Amino acid sequence: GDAKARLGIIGVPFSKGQGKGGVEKAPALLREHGLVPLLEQVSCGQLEVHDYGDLQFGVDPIPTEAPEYSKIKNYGEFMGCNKALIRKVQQLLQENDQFLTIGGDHAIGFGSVAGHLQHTPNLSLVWVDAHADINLHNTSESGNIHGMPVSFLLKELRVFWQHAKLEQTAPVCLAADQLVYIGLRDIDPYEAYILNKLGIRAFAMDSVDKYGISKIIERTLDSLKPQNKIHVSFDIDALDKAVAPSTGTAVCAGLTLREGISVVEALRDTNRVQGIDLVELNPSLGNEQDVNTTIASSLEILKSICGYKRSGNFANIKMDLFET
Ligand code: NNH
Ligand code: MN
Ligand code: MN
Ligand code: MN
Repeated sequence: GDAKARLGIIGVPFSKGQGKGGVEKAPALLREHGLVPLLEQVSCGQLEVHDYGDLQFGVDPIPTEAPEYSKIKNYGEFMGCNKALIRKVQQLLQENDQFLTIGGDHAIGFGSVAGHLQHTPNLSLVWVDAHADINLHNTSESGNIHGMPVSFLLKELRVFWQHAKLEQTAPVCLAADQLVYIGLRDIDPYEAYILNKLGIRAFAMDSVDKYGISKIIERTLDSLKPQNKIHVSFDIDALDKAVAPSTGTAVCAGLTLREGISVVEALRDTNRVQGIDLVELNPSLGNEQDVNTTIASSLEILKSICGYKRSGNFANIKMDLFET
């Protein structure tokens, strides 16, 4: 059969992108729940999983020429972690065919996608989330940097982050026409303005309701350059509160687990998914059942993205039952 594909996993126990502790425990918890053997199992031996453990990271200084960045909570922690992640993702892609980043909060979406872009400039990004995470330092109402990572990635918004010196840390950026959102339902006014101004494809929950998830998936795939690799950044709060209660900013009326699975299955079936993030699972929130439900949903999403087929898979069976 085909050579096995290699998947590198990096845990990023970062929680400073928002105010709630506990989200840093998710990588260890998912490993405890058998993430690595599960992903090898569901892919029927097609996937060789390499766990690189947790990222080591430090704190960068706030640029002195940008006193306005001090309005952002934990900018230095954010940049320190993401610089380390940008380097680590490039290593993972040298040594593997695909990588999975496990958060932590969504602030690490910057380093994960930026690292991916430095290795593979022809990249499309699918951001599955209740939130757009595209705030600037001067538009954020919360000051939480997990609400800003997308703005650090886009070519069209680099002008607003001059003092972050992104041309040094992440010179390759993403064009707005290669970003698609799915699952939005809690967008800040300035975020809506930016999405509109840049003409970003954003399938909010009203579109999912109006057209159905299969149409949304079709339109998503149509809008991505067919030669591009794909990065899927999955914020677990994209899913409905009923199936993902243990997350920092749960929002009602989200994607069902089936809709979430449909999205990642379709992306997976393009064979172009090269980078994956799973973020914002916070085991310190909710009761034991909430936590177990959210872990189970996270694992279902990851299973599907890594090759689990609801329709069955006989790619790697050993016996030819109908021979002779
Ligand atoms: N838009 C809000 C902010 O910038 C909320 C962001 N919260 C998230 N994003 N969970 O995925 O603070
Ligand atoms: Mn490579
Ligand atoms: Mn997010
Ligand atoms: Mn979110």
